Amino acid sequence: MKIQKQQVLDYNEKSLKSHEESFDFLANKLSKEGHDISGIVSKLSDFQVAIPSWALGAGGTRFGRFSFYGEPSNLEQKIEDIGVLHSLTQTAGAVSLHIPWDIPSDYAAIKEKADALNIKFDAVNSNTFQDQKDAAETYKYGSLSNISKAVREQAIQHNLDVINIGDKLGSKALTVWLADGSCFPGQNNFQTAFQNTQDSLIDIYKGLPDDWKMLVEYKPYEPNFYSTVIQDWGASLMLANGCGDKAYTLVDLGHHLPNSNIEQIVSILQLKGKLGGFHFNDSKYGDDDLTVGSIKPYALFLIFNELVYGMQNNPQNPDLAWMIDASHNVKDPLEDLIQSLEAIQEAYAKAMLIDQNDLKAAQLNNDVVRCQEILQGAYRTDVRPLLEKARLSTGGALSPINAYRSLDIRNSLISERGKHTIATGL
Ligand code: LRH
Ligand code: MN
Ligand code: MN
Repeated sequence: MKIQKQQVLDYNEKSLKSHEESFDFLANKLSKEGHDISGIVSKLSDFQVAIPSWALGAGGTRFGRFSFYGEPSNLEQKIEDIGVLHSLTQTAGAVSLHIPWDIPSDYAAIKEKADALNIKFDAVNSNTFQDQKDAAETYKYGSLSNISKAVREQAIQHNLDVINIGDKLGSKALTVWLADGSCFPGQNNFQTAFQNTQDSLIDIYKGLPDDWKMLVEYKPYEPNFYSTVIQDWGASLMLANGCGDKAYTLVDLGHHLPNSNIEQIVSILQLKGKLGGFHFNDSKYGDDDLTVGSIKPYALFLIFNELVYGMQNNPQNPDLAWMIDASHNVKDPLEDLIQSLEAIQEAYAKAMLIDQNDLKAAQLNNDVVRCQEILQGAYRTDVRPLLEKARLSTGGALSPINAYRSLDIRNSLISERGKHTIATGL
């Protein structure tokens, strides 16, 4: 399955005029207010978000999994699906592999396929939260934190193997997310578990190539429900600092207790030059992994405000590894990812409309009302014509979701792959 450029051009044709009208109207208005429209549009075009290899099948909860049919059943097909997303959105130019769910069988062939679709290999994710077939040790009571040295060594070796796999594909980062923790008080010694994790991460860090990053993800609960070893950004930052300059904290939007001020976390990590990666999703209750922007779009915008500020003012912080980390049961996964990509671009565009000089002046005057007006003025702007322009200028679809439907992609996938296919992953 590959979308041809001409198909997208033909699809765009009928909406071109109405796009131009709305773009000109908005661009005129915003230019008069002093915004650099072509600068914003080119930043939108440059912004690329990795698609995780496990998000392309119909996701599930632990209670069930309902196929959307025509799902990719191997890594090649997953890359093809990302190619579809990228052709339409021009925002999905990277894949983030989960090992061992998606170990390439033929590296050269996978790389060639990804290159042809303009897709890069972003951070590789290790998996020490599930036991693997034929593994000598079990992760039932933890991996990098385990009280058993043999288990820790197996988990360290797995991470080193993942680095090796990523290296062959051109990845430059390893993401470590641990399920380690405890379900009941007294089950674990917190200090021993933390120290074991630090020591294990240092061993992995020693095997990290010079131009790689290690991204340490945190999560307050689930699957362990009393404690997790890397419970929050503070724990992650301590561990990253304990490893060295190439280790960073990774923020996943769903990995916070309700009402956490994520924008503040993001801001301070950038100040310290320690925000390395970011997982997008949305949630109402916990780590719901819902479509980005579907529940709390204003919170997403406030987070983007801090990210944009950091990108502009914190050269000490590296470029971030962006990834969508969402999957669930009820939507076509490709449509869902298109909606997430659109929500990310929308929040990014709105955040770029915040006049930082105005905001600073209002802050210096303690003009709280004006501060709010500035933020909400940007948030209320319908920026979709800017997104359309960014896509148009790089060969994408004016409306990716409508294009996906009008090109009848899901049915083409079903006729190509068959109906009852199963994707590897969660
Ligand atoms: C943990 C998590 C992590 C990934 C994925 C499979 O909840 O979000 O980022 O490894 O699940
Ligand atoms: Mn995540
Ligand atoms: Mn998660």
